[in-house]
Amino acid sequence: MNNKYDTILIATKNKGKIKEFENMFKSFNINIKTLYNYDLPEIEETGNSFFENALIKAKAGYDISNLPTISDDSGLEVEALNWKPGIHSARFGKRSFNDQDRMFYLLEKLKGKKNRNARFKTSLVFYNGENQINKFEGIWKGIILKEPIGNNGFGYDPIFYDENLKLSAAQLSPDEKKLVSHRGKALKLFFEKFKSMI
Ligand code: ITT
Repeated sequence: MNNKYDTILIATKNKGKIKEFENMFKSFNINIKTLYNYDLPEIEETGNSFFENALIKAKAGYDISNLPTISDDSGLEVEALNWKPGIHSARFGKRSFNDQDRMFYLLEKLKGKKNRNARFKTSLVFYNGENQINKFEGIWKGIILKEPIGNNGFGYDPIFYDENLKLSAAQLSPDEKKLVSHRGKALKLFFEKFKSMI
């Protein structure tokens, strides 16, 4: 496919997200760069919403690369925790925590709670300079399991259960996850728009 976007920056350092983006872009003839290609200090996510943080990351990525940039700010909202951790999902608990520690910290917080309702949310921003900001959003509803199941995906996937599929997010293949996930839905909307731009 000939198009004017031969290279796009995905403004992230999250390896789980990068895999999902690469999977979505594989049928397009577009080179993908990530923040691993640039020497950029950690971007401070000072926004009050997924969209604000996504825009901060997209602008920072565009400024350093001068490339059309996609960013994703996402997180898990849990009803019994007043819909937290939300925009703080990547920093839930202690700063030293890894993905697995955060998952067990969340399970600990939900111990004994009957209401396990949760949802993943993504705000995806495509930024190509001041006057070109496009926003795409996705939600994935599910419940939080009592213990992790499955080895795929990243982050909170092993404890997030899709009641329709009767599987945890970590039991889904990348192709299955993209059909139902918050990021998959936002990316589908992005590609619908993108096809008309290339
Ligand atoms: P970047 O800012 O570099 O993109 P990050 O991990 O800090 O990476 P976010 O600020 O958007 O990204 O935080 C999202 C967190 O929400 C992520 O670290 C996971 O813990 C969780 N999360 C988001 N999408 C997820 C998914 O599809 N599966 C499991 N956990 C997810």
